[in-house]
Amino acid sequence: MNKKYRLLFLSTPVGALGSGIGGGVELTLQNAAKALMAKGHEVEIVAPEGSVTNVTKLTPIAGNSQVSAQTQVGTDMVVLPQDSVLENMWSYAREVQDQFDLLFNFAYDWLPLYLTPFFHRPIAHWISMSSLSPVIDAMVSKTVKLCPQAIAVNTRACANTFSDGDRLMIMGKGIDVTQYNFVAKPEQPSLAWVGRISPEKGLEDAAETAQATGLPLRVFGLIQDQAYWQQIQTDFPKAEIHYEGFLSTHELQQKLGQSSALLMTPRWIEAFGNAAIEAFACGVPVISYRSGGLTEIVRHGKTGFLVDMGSVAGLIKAVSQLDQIDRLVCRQQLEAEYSLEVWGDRLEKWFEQLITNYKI
Ligand code: HBI
Repeated sequence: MNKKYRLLFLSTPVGALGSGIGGGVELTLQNAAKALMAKGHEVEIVAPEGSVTNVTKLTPIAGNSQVSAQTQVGTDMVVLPQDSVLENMWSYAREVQDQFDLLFNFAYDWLPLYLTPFFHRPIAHWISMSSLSPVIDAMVSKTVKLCPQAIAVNTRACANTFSDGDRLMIMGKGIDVTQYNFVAKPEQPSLAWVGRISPEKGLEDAAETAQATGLPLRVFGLIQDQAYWQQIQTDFPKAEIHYEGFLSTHELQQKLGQSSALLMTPRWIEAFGNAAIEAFACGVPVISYRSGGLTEIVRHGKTGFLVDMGSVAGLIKAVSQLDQIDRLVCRQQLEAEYSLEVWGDRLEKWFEQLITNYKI
């Protein structure tokens, strides 16, 4: 019987957990908590005030939201607002750290990385995006040299964007399969797109594909950039686009399952693509640019298609080949590789290493 750990999870400081501002990392955090609690470990969450979760106890922290890392691409400066929620979350963590065996950080930020050697409890870091700025990359390198094995990413592709990528733990990801219903055959042909509606996610290419194929496109996710969203409607007037909103997992999977395919059109090196495994769970094939973590998730010709980065023609061609895909295979790959149990085992082994190797 493995030792049961007391774990403190610290959420992203860019917005309240449950608001959608934190994008995929909100789902990642809550699934990690579910996976580890299912194995008997205790988990508490620290997150900005206004956060909501039904997974476990959450301590809300006041303070000003952190500037999103996507707006800091290429910078060599760290920006921290006055009365920063990130600073306040880590002051709280310092006060309560002795009540826990390990702290698990989900912020893609300089401060928690820098603080790692100052704490007298091990801190595990989940780096949820590819390399964006030299200042974070440098701190990732320093931290992983000081505290080996302390930093994890989703995929090898994501790790390779960091200069010390070979020192990062490749953890994959998991979702609660029981929350997703398999749909063998959708009632109508349609396409889906899931994600924060922001330029780095390339929604315009999905709109162009919808316009060219004449299939309706259902868009799910937070409109993070209103002007970008409006521009897409203007640029593709003949595309039949239905904005479905930022939905709960239950509502999302109900609608996503009715899609013929999920289009993933990242303009950046996608760290993982939660939406891809959620689509597979519903039996929905994924048509994606050959980018980042998606190249390790989508099996070309089996569970979807990988097309050249930025090739809308490739997306359109793949849509015409969807009858080659067996939707049950998409669900089976998900269950074999991305269940909470499989992921929970990996996370538990990682934490055991960090806790037993930890020297105060
Ligand atoms: N930016 N500064 C900062 N910190 C985060 O934790 C963060 C972010 N931008 C986006 C983001 N997190 C999440 O949407 C991704 O990690 C998924």
